[in-house]
Amino acid sequence: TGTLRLVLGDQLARSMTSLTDLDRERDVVLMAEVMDEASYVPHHKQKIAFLFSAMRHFAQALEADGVRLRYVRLDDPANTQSLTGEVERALRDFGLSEICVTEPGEWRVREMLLGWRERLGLPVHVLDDDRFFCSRAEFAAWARGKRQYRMEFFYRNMRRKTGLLMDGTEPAGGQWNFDHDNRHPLPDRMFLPKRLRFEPDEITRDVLGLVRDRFGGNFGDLEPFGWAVTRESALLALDHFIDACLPAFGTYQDAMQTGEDFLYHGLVSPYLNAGLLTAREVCERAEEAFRAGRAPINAVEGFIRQILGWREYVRGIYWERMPGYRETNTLEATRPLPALYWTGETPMHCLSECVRTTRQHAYAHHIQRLMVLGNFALLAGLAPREVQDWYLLVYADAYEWVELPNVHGMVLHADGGLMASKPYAASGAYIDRMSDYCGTCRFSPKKRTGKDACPFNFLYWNFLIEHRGRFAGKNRMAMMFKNLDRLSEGEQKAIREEAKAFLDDLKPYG
Ligand code: FAD
Ligand code: DLZ
Ligand code: SF4
Repeated sequence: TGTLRLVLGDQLARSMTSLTDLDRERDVVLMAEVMDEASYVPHHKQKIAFLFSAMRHFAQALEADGVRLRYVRLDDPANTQSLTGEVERALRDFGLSEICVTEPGEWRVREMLLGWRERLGLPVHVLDDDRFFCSRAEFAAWARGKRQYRMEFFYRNMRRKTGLLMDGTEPAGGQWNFDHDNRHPLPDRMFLPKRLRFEPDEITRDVLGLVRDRFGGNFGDLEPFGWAVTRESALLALDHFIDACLPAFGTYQDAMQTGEDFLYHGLVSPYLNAGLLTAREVCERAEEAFRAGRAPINAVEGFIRQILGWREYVRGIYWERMPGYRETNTLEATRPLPALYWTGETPMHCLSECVRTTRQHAYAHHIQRLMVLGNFALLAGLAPREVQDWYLLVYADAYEWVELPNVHGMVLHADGGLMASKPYAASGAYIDRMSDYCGTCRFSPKKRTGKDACPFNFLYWNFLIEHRGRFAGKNRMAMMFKNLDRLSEGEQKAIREEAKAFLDDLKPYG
């Protein structure tokens, strides 16, 4: 008897710990497309298509390599449509006596796997996921005794530990952080590289048909579909990013531009999260470009910080704080998600643009997610659960381990400041500075009240008035409250009234 080796949809790497000591004679690898996973939230059509196609391509490569494999398609009549059901069926059909799986990225799935020990009465080996630089145990040791976490300190430890961008014990370029060189808006007539897209092959075309039939009512455009679905294509996309985009990545990292959905961003998160690329190789490629003089330090440090810093940090927080993490609601936000998050129909040009790119590509870049869609959710007091579900389903890169801390902690401040010391609340002036959105909007980012006032303005001041008690004592927010105090009582009253009227008018979908 052998081992059943389960490979989940976001574990598509030959080097997964679940596959390292595979016995080709005795073991069977199981991969399954199941309705339970494809519908626990109604994922964007491209997210499902990307994952199913990447799963099928990975399975094909395993088979070509002589691995015994059971691949269950969604429309297989024998499919029980749950991972538990498919594991039970495979154990029975192949007469296997134990299960081996790499730890999943979601609490929900981990609970399910751990339940199999009792349910099936056989050993279930759950192995560490070594695709991350920082193991869960290591993060727990770092977090122990801390009431608040700060990314910057975590990140410096990670730089020292990995040696990435280090000259001996010193950070390359003499500083840990080059943010003062970054964060510029895009100048007029900048050259923007055309991004690689990958024509669907026969496997992807089959999957697109399946998604059209079975998930046609889900959010988002299915086509044109241009994501890479194999490791080979993902590596081409990475090369193209490093050569054509990385040099300008830092400078324009926070810029936004109408109709330009990718700018100089990596477009690598779906590949990293599903296993097609490793975090280490992506960081190493970026560092090589710096060492060879092909990309400046502000760009390379800024990029590596996102992966070695933020990505590892949010994963650490997720596992440290689950299952209670998603239950808190510090700012007591309860408003239902308004329809505009689905339809994009709103006269607020910035929001409609960010929803458009989300619908069109299952992608929006970081500042759109944080400072437009997220900022609005924070200022409008949207209920954390509804905002979380939205983010978890609309992006091709979304898995709870990375989505939840970003939404719950960074955007909504619903964790009471555990993850970020102050909420990322901003008025229309920020969006105006970093984008060209306001130029074609019917509102004015310069007006605080009145019928042309940018809603981000009165919502921002209203947010400060409403949460004054909680935030006024924070050093990092002192300036914001000083500015609030400059507004007359009459103006503050008008802000309150206009915000209330605006918010009362927001209608949920359907
Ligand atoms: P780049 O801008 O090129 O950055 C490079 C890489 O750094 C990304 O691919 C990603 O792996 C990593 N990274 C950057 N910022 C973060 C971050 N804050 N947390 C974790 N990793 C980061 N990222 C996801 O992978 N899945 C999600 O579900 C997700 N949800 C988010 C929700 C909100 C509200 C916010 C503010 C951010 C979210 N992010 C998420 C982080 C980030 O926005 C995306 O990783 C990024 O936009 C992906 O595009 P890119 O590959 O072009 O990124
Ligand atoms: C997101 C997703 C989808 C859409 N479908 C599947 C699937 O059919 N089979 C599978 O094994 N995994 C799928 N996934 C990923 C899982 O839901 C889950 O998010 C991760 O495995 C947890 O890390
Ligand atoms: Fe967005 Fe306000 Fe600018 Fe309009 S004016 S694009 S609503 S920030």
